[in-house]
Amino acid sequence: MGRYGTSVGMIVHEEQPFNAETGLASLTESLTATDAFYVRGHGAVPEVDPGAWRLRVHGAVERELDLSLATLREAFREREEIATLQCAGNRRAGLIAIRDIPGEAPWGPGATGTATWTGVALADVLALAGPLREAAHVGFEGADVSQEAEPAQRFGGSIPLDKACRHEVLLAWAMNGEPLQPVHGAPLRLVVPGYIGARSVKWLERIEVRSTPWQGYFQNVVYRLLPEDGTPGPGAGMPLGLVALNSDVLSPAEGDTLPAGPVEVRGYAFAGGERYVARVDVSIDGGTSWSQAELLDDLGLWAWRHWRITVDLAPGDHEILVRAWDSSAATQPEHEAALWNPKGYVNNARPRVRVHAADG
Ligand SMILES: Nc1nc2c(c(=O)[nH]1)N[C@H]1C(S)=C(S)[C@@H](COP(=O)(O)O)O[C@H]1N2
Ligand SMILES: [Mo]
Repeated sequence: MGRYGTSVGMIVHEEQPFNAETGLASLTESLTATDAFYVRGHGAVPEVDPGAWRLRVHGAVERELDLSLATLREAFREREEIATLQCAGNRRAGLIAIRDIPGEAPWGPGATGTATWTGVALADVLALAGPLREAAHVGFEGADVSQEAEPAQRFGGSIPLDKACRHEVLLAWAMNGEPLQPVHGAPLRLVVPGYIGARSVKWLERIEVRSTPWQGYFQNVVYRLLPEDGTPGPGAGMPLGLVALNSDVLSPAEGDTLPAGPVEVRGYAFAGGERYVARVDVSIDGGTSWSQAELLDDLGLWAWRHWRITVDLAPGDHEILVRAWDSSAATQPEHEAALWNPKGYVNNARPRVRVHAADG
């Protein structure tokens, strides 16, 4: 077993704080096993005593709340959602290949995963607190203190009140039917389907209903999309929120040698926001012609969609190229070069995998 109960198949980017991505083999499962699910943390995993733990709800509300886990579980209706989490830094390695991004981990395709989450709707808790007229955003703060932040501070972020009032946004205590693991935010985490992973605050302790977005480091400086020549700083660039349409090839792997003839290509696509994956196309001739892949298990609006297709490869070198389409008719940008940004976020360029087909 790896650290924090994670499986040994994970690709560890950093030991302290622990950061690791899911290996390709585990990404092919429609639900990601908990022990293989990627871990992204900006500070050490905090030790939280679930018995003493309280969730404070305050700010622009009629009634402040101070809830124990037992109260949360008894007073509100339990809900379950299948949702994909995806870090904004997923596939950063492809941007680093264009130009280096010092100080940021070279995440491959595995800074994403899909799980069943169980808890209560944030909306139900907010309804009890009663947002005031000026309420427009809901902020969240975890128990972990990040030394990466300037100044060092707890991890936090906010989402618009409209989204916070949607039934799919959960305060979750279970993942894949098991109590939440400490590394994934126990005793309670937020899960914001359709939004970048950074908004799904782990080790949640405080909810602040606000008139303005969160001003903390992880929303005001980090997780922002800067222009190519931009300099990270407070308020620079645009805050990331909704996940952009993305996909990746899971098999074959880059550099594989395969027997020539029919080859099965598999991957995932995730639309983000409230969009769904409408179509996935695959090309083996550099994008001149495309064939439609078969979309596999439909796990609902908040989850990725796996796909497969069989292509016929003649002996020689090939590049397999993929483009997903979402329900807003958007497709993926052609190349990483046009997407490079100083923090290395939102690489959603069409994935390419080079393989060699050997004459059998
Ligand atoms: N408290 C806290 N919550 C957090 C983070 C963190 O560092 N601290 N990282 C965020 C980021 S950037 C991502 S992508 C997801 C990752 O969730 P996971 O580690 O359970 O996969 O958690 C988010 N929630
Ligand atoms: Mo993230």
